[in-house]
Amino acid sequence: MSAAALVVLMLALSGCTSNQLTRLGWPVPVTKQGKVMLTLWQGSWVAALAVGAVVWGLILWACIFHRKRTDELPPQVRYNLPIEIVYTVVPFILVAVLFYFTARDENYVDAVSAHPDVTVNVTGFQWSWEFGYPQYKVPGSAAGDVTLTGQPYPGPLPELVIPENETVKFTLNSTDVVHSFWVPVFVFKRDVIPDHTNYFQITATKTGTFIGRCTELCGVYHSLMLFKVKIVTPQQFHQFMIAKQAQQKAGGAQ
Ligand SMILES: [Cu+2]
Repeated sequence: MSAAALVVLMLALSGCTSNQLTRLGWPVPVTKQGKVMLTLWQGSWVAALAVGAVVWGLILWACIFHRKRTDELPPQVRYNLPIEIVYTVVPFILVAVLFYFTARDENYVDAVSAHPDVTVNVTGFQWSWEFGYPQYKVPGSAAGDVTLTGQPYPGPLPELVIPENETVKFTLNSTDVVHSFWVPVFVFKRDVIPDHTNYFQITATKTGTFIGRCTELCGVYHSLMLFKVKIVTPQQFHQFMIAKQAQQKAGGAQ
């Protein structure tokens, strides 16, 4: 079987569409930050494949043009200074370029605005999540913020509701052990640690309902520590918050 046929067969068996293939296994990102990371991921693969093609080419060339023809030893040489300089300098440039783009994109993804449009206080606990909205107070309530709280398994999954096209800052805290906040379509995860607040920020670019997970083994029901992420329009978000304010003021169920 030719190599080309083998590649086609491998792709068919893997169940990848060409669209998935261009993302090299990643989900379609739904945040500005996720898109930047996807581009970095793809660029790193292009660089790696280009280096791979050169290396494979050199290996093949050496195998074919320097194969054994007689029992005589080939001329023994050493210290080719130009070649040694090239294979020291070229990898250094490759690493420097990869480092530059990685550091640039990491700084962008890690950036947190002093004045985000929406702040969400995420609390992880064994084994569910609570999402508080400090900008939306419940009138006359000692409890304070509008809060969406999940029930541990087998309760209903908690819902994290956020608006599209607005900066959303998450503050992450845990009441017990280390959890980790992961939304695959954000292409992002960050640890949720007791007595230590973590932050990150996203801007969602697409409405829809997605799944979020805990991605730090945190106990018996770790695998069931799921939540829904609902990205809605800013108008829908505002209406939802007003409805929750009224509902939680009345002491209704969340
Ligand atoms: Cu957990």
